[in-house]
Amino acid sequence: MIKVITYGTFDMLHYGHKRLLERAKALGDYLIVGVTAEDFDRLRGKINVRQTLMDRIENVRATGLADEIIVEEYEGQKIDDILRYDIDIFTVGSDWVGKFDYLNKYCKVVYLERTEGVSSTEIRTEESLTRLGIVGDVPHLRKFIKESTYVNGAELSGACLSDSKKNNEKIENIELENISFESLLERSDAVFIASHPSKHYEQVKKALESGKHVLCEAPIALKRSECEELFELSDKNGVILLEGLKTAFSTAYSRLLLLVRSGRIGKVISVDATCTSLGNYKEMKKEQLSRLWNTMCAWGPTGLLPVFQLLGTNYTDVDIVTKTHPENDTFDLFSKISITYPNSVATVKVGKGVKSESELIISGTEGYVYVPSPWWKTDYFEIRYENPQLNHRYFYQLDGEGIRYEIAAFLKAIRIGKPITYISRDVSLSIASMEDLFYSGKTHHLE
Ligand code: C2G
Repeated sequence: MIKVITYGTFDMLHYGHKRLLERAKALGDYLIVGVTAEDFDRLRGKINVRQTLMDRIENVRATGLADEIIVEEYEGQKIDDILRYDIDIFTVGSDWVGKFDYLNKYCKVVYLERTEGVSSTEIRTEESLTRLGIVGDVPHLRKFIKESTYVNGAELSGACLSDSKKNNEKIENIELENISFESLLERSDAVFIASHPSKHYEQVKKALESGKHVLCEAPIALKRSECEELFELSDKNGVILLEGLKTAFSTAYSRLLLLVRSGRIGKVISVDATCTSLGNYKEMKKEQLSRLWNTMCAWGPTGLLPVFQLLGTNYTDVDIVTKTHPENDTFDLFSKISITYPNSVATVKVGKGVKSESELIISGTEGYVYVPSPWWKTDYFEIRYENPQLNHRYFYQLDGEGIRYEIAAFLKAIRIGKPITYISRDVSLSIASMEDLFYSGKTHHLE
């Protein structure tokens, strides 16, 4: 009996896939199809896959061509499978010519002619592109624009740049027409807002009122009541409002939350997060500083994210201590936020004018999580116990600091018409509450 194996994602299974499976089957007597797991696809840069693993397996099964279906979960698995299943022929489409020659050591390798004119990517993009407008200051937009090129399903419709007077601006090699906010809304289905936080509320409101979906760089608003109003407005108009906090979308961070929530360190007693990035603001005057993001806006939301996501938002007490710039009392160089819950505590230390070790530590009754600096864009963390032999290290590939997953999640929310769960509303509202408290002046000041 000749055993054949082939692999693929088989997203939105089409004629090209079917023809490949038919010819693969015809190469022998028994066909095994390896369908890629979601994590494996992410790892190899395929972030636009639409269907779940189970749906993709079901579609392969429905062709009636596979005698056996397996899941491809890790790099190098093909060698394992060929030996384990005693495979005679490995086959794959001609888009992979040469790439799998190393398997010749284990079995015969056959590249089958790829079917022209059909692909999952084309099917996905035909569905209708989301026209995405970009709003804000160029330095804040660079990474977002670059990362948007990795995500299918959106086309940039233009920009409204607060720091440029030019009609056209080339950012990250992408030419964008720089137009007014109103014109941009007219030609977009959705907008990404990364303007100065003092403008967020007005701009988000305008966009939602025009029936546009919004991804807004955190914080969404500087007052809790404003943030509440914006979410209500998004519900009323049936559009998505999502807080842009890249960390929430990164794989390592989201897996860390799952591990902690499933009790791996016992009960969580303390969350301590530090985020700093030292800049030179010494010579700056009040006016200049008011155009920059202060520490509480630039870092506050990121530092608060794991606190609210792990300990919840029913805190009993908050205290903020800040060190402000001598020229501008709303530009904090450093802030320390202490939050008390009935059964736990948290501290968030953030600074643009103070440097510290930017780590995240989650302390539990049985162990703790240690995420090294800079924890908000980590691909690595450890779970540590009293007995170091039980310690565990975790690695997850991080592409584009999480921004590309954030964009993919935003587009998915638009497509399915439902907010997604990465950052829940109560977390966004509580972040706004902290900004509210900071700006209310009810904080302690260091001299
Ligand atoms: N294919 C084809 N014609 C098309 C599209 C795809 O013959 N028009 C083939 C591919 O060459 C591949 C199979 O169908 O052999 C599955 O394609 P994908 O789902 O795109 O999977 P791919 O990323 O090619 O995965 O480990 C994964 C495998 O190496 C291949």
